[in-house]
Formats: sequence, C-alpha cells, structure tokens
Amino acid sequence: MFIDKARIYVTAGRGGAGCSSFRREKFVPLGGPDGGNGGKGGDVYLVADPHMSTLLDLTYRPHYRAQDGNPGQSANKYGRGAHELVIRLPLGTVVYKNGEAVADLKTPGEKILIAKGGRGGRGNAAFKTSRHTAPRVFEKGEPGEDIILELELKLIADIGLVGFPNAGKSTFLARTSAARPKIADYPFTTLSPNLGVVTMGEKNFVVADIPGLIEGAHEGRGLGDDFLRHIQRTRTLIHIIDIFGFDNKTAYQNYVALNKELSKYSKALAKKPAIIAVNKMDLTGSKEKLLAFKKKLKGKKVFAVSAVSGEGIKEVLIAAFKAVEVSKEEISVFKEGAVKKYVYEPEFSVERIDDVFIISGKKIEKLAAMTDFANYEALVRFDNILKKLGVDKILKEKGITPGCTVKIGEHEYIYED
Ligand SMILES: Nc1nc2c(ncn2[C@@H]2O[C@H](COP(=O)(O)OP(=O)(O)OP(=O)(O)O)[C@@H](O)[C@H]2O)c(=O)[nH]1
Ligand SMILES: [Mg+2]
Repeated sequence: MFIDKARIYVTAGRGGAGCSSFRREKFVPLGGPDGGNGGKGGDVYLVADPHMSTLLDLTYRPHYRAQDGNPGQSANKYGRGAHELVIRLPLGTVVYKNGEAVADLKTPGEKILIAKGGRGGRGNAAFKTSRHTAPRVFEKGEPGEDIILELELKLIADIGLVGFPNAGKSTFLARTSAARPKIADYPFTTLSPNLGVVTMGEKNFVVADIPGLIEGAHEGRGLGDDFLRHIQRTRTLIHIIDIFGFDNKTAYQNYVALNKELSKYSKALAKKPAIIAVNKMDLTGSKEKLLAFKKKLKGKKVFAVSAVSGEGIKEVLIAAFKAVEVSKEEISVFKEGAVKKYVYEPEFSVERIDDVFIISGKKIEKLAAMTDFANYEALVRFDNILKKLGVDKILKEKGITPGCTVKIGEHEYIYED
C-alpha cells in the first residue's frame, strides 16, 4: 500500500532527577552535600532513508518516545545520558509542526534534530553556597519536548510522466529504466507512483510515473488528484498522449483537457516545461492521426514515439534531460533565503477563571515540572523564583486571596500569603 500522509507523536526523553545526598564517612562528621546531577534525556532525530518508499510503517506505529536520562547518585556521580532515538522517513518527506513546514528531507542520510531531550536535574551538591552549606534541594529532570508532526511524502523526481489513463506511461518507464511497473490494457492500471532511474551517458535521472489523470482530477475525480502533488516536485514533465485518444475523445482533446487539469490544480505546475510525446506510433493508422494532431498544435514541438518498439524514445529523453539541466527551479518547500518567523513569547501569563489562577509560560512550567514539591527547600526556592519573575505581583493585581487555587502546568496548589 502506498501511504503518503501520516501523523506521528514524538516525545523526547526526560532528564534524570538530581540526587539529594550527604557524604557519610567514618570520622568525617560534616561530609557535605554530594548528590550528583541527572543525565540528559534522549533527543529525537529524523533521518531520510532512501530505501523507504511510503509512510505506511509510520501509520502502523505512530508513537515515538526516547528514553529518559538516568538519575544522579551520591558521591557526586552524574546520571548517564539516554541514547538518541532515530525515526527513519522516506526521502522527500516534508514535516509539518502546527501547520508550518519544519523539515524537508531531500538528501539521503540527512539527519535533523526534531525534539530535544530534557536536561538532567541538578543534585544537591550543585546548590551548595557559602551561606547554605547543607542544601537538601535538588531538581527533577526537565521534561523532553512533546510534539505532534504531520508528515507528507512528496516525491522528488527530475522528470514526471503525466497523461490520461492507458496512454503508455508505465510502458515508457519500463522501456527506459529498470523499474517494472504493472502494465495492462485497461485504464487505472497504475494505482500509486512508480520511480525509475534512467541513465544516459554518465548522468542519472529519476523519473516518476504517476497514475492516469482524467477530467475533474483536480476536484478528486479518478485517482490522479492525490498524486498531482507528487509531480509538483519534478523539474520537467513528459506529457504522454495516446495518438488514438482516450474516452471517445481525440488525442488533441485529451491534450487540452490535461493541461486544463494541471493549471486548475496549480499555476506553478502548468508553467513547468512539458515535452509532448505522442505514443503508440507503431500501430496502423497512427500516421494520419499524428498529422491531424500536429496541425492543431500549430508548430509546437511534438515527439512521435512507440514505447513498445522504442522508436523515438531516445530523442524524447535527450530533450527532457536538457530541460532538467537548465531548470534552476528550487524544488524544496523552503524557498532559498526564507526568513524564519520569530514569535515573541512573554515569560508568563496569568489567566483567572473564578478562583483559579492559571499561570502559563515555558520557563515557569519547566520550573514547576522540575521541582519536587514534597521537598521543603525546593518549595522555598520555587517561591523565590516566582517572586523574582514578578508572578506574585501579577497574582495580587488580579485580586488573588488566600485559599484560591494556583495552577502551573500539571501542578496546582492553594495560595497563601
Ligand atoms: N502498440 C502499442 N501499445 C502500447 C504502447 N505503449 C503502451 N501500450 C499498451 O497500452 C496499454 C496501456 O499501457 P500502460 O503503460 O499500462 O499505460 P499507462 O499510461 O501507464 O496507464 P495507467 O497506469 O492506467 O494510467 C498496455 O496494453 C500497453 O501494452 C505502444 O507504444 N504501442
Ligand atoms: Mg501505468
């Protein structure tokens, strides 16, 4: 099955907790704090794998979670960091986060960091100061990033074969490459795109054969519209036309209808250079039909081929390769020099719903997630940081009174003065 869209849930590892401990040794009465820091949580990477051809595996297995870091230990021992988690995706996968493209895997082996593991919490040894020599406070590990990714596979090919059903696109691909797509004498033989590598001299070109298009394809008729997006990322199109026409229409009528479908789907697609190849020229009666077709096209270059006998194929390939080489079109979803959007986020915000005050903000939620509220010293430290950030002031401005509930991330407590 060819699956070209998927949604996955990715969670990076949480950092290991810091340790709270004191050195205990015979004859050393005041050993001092020696709790080590926790290890870093596992990062999550995406890797472009040229051996994968669909997103099917990812729809079967949509949840990915990297390992957590190990906790710190006494005697100042650091916790071990967790291994990274690698998610393999087919070449040509575009990755979206909150509707915005964040990655476009175009080169084999390309590896990108998509979710960062949390930092390890500090152990109590890290909180020792000249004034406070025996702290019990330690941090819990920072939670790993938790994200939802939408994946879309957009094949990347140099040349796309387009045309009505049964025109001979798959036969053309089979004739010119080692690919062995299904070929048969009925429409809609090809159900999902096939890729093949066509070699000429020392150069290789990737050719994509997509399912036949019909009128109304851009609105979802037939199979084609799902696959139109795949030819968006080709540099050149070869339009394969059955010289005997399709669906009781002449070759010329099919040619006009196909161009209309392409431009209705996307203006950029309609502007792509297209080579016109009229197929099945080995059959009797084709010569007369070709004359009529050429007349209608008024001097446009038309290649007459037979995908079965091989006649005229080489000339088409030479023309297509030339068009690919001169095409400077950027086929990435990222335009060159695109500016990253900068979103300003205030440090925190406070929302009041009746007697509940909800504090949100990345920094503050992280702090809450890393605090062990059962530890009195940790609680005091948390309070002090809230004061420093000015949270207390805002709460008072919003009219908080003792007894109200304060919520930060998953943590909630009753406000006292
Ligand atoms: N005589 C002759 N028959 C051809 C030629 N090219 C293709 N055919 C035949 O036309 C039929 C359709 O060929 P396919 O290659 O499956 O056509 P397609 O465009 O891939 O069709 P869909 O996948 O259904 O869109 C098959 O029976 C082929 O053998 C040709 O040059 N000459
Ligand atoms: Mg086919």
